[in-house]
Amino acid sequence: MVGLRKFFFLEKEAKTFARLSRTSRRQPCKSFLVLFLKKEVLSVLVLGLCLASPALAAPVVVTSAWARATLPHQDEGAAYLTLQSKSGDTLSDVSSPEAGMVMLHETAQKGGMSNMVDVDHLYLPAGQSVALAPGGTHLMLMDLKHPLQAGDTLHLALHFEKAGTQNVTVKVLGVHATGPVP
Ligand SMILES: [Cu+2]
Repeated sequence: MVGLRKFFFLEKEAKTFARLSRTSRRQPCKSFLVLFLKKEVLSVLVLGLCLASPALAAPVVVTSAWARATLPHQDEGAAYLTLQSKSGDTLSDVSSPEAGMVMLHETAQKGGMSNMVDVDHLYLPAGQSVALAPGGTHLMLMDLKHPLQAGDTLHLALHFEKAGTQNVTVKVLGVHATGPVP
């Protein structure tokens, strides 16, 4: 009788052991599945972020970039360029290693006088060329580190809301230049 009870006990113990080992075997699979799903979710998130990233937006096409040479001791200058964005963008900021600050200005006529007005940002409608030119919208170079001489190059970093930062090399033309010769 004792022997039979011992047998049943052993059988019960064996079943518990088998159940336990089944659960512990299943556990890593479950963890792997969770890890796999997490990876999938992560990949989707990363892909989403990449698609939303400004670096993937169409670059803005910059043409006819030039700056006017400055007179000795003149620490302000002007640069002009033409911008075109295929999908539409906004020029929100400009900087240059050659200038303390670059501002976006618009020339406005008031009472027969020509005035310069600060512009916060420049909207570029999709597919349309926006030209910055003398007498209109221009990039005002403030606190120039040295006078600009014809033949020099000026470096501009254009910050667009969608396309991100684009570096442009601008040719310095003569003091009386009105634009690059096509
Ligand atoms: Cu100005």
